Amino acid sequence: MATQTITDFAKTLDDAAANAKSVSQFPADSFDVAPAYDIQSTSIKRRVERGEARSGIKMGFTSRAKMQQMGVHDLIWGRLTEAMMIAEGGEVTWDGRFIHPRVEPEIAFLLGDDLCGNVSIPEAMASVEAVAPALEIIDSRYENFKFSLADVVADNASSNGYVIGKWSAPEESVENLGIVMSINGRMKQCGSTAGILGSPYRSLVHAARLAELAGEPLRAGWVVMAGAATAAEAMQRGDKVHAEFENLGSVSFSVSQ
Ligand code: OOG
Ligand code: MG
Repeated sequence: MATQTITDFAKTLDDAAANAKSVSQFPADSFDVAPAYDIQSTSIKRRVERGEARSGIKMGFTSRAKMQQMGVHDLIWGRLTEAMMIAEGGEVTWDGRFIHPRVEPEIAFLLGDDLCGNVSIPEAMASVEAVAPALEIIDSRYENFKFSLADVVADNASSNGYVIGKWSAPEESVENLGIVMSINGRMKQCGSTAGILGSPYRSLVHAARLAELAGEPLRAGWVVMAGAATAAEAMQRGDKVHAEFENLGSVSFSVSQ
């Protein structure tokens, strides 16, 4: 059998995402983490060619809760497009979009300035135009949500969608805020934004460094999702998801039957 190339893996994962159909995990030695980022980048290029515009990046495994849940212990990142954005309070259609979606509470940053390379926390803070409570929907393209570090990187860090609540001025602290995430009125996860690397701003510092290394530095107007503060929760058809963030307000959406 001919060896699969970066383009082949990217096509497999992009098709799986576009058709909401899972694929088997690739054989263990298929590719390492560096080529996995090339696969990710190639698969996102396919989305951009279909007309999706880049809107930012997402960080992954920035909390112990997530690392423990998924058995992966390295920080990862993925690329966001505008098509992944779900309106606050809106309803998402299940069919054609989801395989086995999960939802997790995050902090979102809106950048007012470009942010490139090795920056300090104060520099990262100064680039932020607004902060918001957010939810991320992840939906691994791999069967049973099982993957290695390289697999999940190639699969754009499992990203499917993101919902952003009301933006607040960056003076509003995001450093140690309580979070309660409920589904259909039942509390499912609670935690603190401090669970995100001690401060979500640390996640932004990593985002600036990693995006620059990839040759796609963070741009003014982009959103950076800092990574989940708690474990992710599986969603079912018809679910209503709501997360309450101390001081920042709430964010919610629902899923069709
Ligand atoms: C990978 C994505 C991780 C986060 O916030 O930690 C992530 C996964 O859990 O499938 O988005
Ligand atoms: Mg996430």
